[in-house]
Amino acid sequence: MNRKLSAVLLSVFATLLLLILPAQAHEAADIYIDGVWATPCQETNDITSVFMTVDNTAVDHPIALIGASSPFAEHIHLVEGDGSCAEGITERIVIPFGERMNFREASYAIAVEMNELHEAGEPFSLTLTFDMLDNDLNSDGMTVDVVVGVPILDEAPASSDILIVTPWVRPTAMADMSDHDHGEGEHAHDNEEMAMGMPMFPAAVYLRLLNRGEEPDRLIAASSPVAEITEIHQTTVEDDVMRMGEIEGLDLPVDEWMAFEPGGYHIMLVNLQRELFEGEAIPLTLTFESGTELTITVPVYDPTMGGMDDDHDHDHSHDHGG
Ligand SMILES: [Cu+2]
Repeated sequence: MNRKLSAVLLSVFATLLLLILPAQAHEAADIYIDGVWATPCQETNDITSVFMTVDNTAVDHPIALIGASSPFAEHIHLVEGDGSCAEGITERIVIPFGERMNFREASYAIAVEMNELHEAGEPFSLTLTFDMLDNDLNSDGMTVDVVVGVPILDEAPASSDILIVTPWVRPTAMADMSDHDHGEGEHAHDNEEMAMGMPMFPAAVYLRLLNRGEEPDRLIAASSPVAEITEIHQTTVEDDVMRMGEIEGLDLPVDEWMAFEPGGYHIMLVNLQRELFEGEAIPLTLTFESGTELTITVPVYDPTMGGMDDDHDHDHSHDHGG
């Protein structure tokens, strides 16, 4: 009797799981993008080529990059071939299941024509739209957006054993993108609000982190030019009261995802030096016990608001030795 009941329950559970699973298969967090950077083209300063590595080993089907957008971009094209900005425009770039595709010069790039709101050399955020494909490379009608921060660099960033994906930080102020009358360069550096005595709240950076190396490592410090002090924090609930406090570091076991997310670990930007506006991106340097120093570019946006794809996947291990 009990056995029969549990068998029924099990099949109900399995059916529910099947209903839930397709949604989980389309998580933004399952498309691993790292090594993002951009360099201005030789011909014009307005067009920059964005390069990166897209890892499609966690999604169980092919995907295709079909577009990109940024509040600081006028036109964006996917480019295939010799790497020059205006040539080889393509509709989509297919990334087969199980592959890591390197967008680099003479292979693939995203050509971004910046608008007048963007100051040359400033990092910006880019929303990449991926189409989910079946095995015949036909669209299944689902798309997933992944937001990345794009630094302007002279050369590709060095690859690292530590993979960091889906970093984000909430904007601290609203930017009026429709208002072009501000004049150039004021979008991210307008200190009016600060001058008016508005308090600057600390901001929290969230991200996911995987130690792909051979040895365990430990995150021991973080820093950013936008904050006077940067601390590694943990939020805990004690007697129904939520507290957060600084922790000395976070162990990174080999091959284990660590999640910095609301309600848990976060990197606290204390005493912000300026407001953070949606669409821009900020540098964040992470220091590890192994001596590795990694500077990532964190897009400023709020995935918990609006149409952005939120990361509901809380299946990753939070285990850490004290
Ligand atoms: Cu905190």
